[in-house]
Amino acid sequence: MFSKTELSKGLKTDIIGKKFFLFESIDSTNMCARTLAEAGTDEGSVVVADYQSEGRGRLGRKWQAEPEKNLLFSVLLRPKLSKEQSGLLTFYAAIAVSRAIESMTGQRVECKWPNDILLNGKKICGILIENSFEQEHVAYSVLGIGLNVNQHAFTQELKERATSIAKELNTEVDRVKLFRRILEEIDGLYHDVQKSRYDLILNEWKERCKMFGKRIDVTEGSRTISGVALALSTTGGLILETSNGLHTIHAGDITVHKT
Ligand code: BT5
Repeated sequence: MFSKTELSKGLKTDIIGKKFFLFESIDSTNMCARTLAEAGTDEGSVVVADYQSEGRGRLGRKWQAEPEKNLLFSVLLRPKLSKEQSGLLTFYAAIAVSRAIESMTGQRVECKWPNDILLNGKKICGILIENSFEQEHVAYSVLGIGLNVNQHAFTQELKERATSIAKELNTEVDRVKLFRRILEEIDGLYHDVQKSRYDLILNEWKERCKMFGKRIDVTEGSRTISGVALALSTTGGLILETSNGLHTIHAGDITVHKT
């Protein structure tokens, strides 16, 4: 179990982690952060748990993680963003987590559209951004991050697609140190978000993404669109060249064709 003292000791941040809400077990850190946001809690607050009984992914999917081995947390922000720009927060969170992992392990990670981070081709991190809007603006955002750190065994359903940092590196990782590093990166990059420097974030994300120029399938619900991944739009949409012309897609799951 984390302690507030070990998390905040020497934490070099301006906004993020000024308040920590720690739980040994919780339903979902995102759900808790949303409740805190509705109650007017300060931005930069972080909810962290050693275990989630109802960890969530997109579209009602589940996030499964063994207790005390991983990082499961949510950061509450109140960014100056329009509704249209809110999709950029996923890229921001992905870059912060990627930088922290890379600087601590020396291993390059891969970013997969829209919200995954992979190590050696398998998923180590999922990001779930939940926003609340006031008219056309973001009132608050919850950045939910699930990162597989020291978990070695995965369920049958996940083991082909999921891995952890420790599993790939064959060594245990200091969760507290990694967590602090991630929070510092989220904090540092938040200045860019507030100054609308999204091009910097999108460019850095693109450098870690392998789908551009390749033929991919994008599935959303029962609909699948195939085409060549061309670029990202200024709001983080995926621009796909299909047989019917260009399409910009804002949600879905992608599969990259091998050839
Ligand atoms: C995500 O959704 O990847 C977002 C996951 C966000 C989880 C964090 S944990 C802290 C915070 N509080 C929450 O309640 N949630 C956030 P999506 O792209 O929909 O992917 C979900 C899919 O990933 C599942 O359907 C599984 O196939 C797979 N999955 C589940 N657990 C995994 C794990 N530990 N590692 C890799 N893949 C996993």
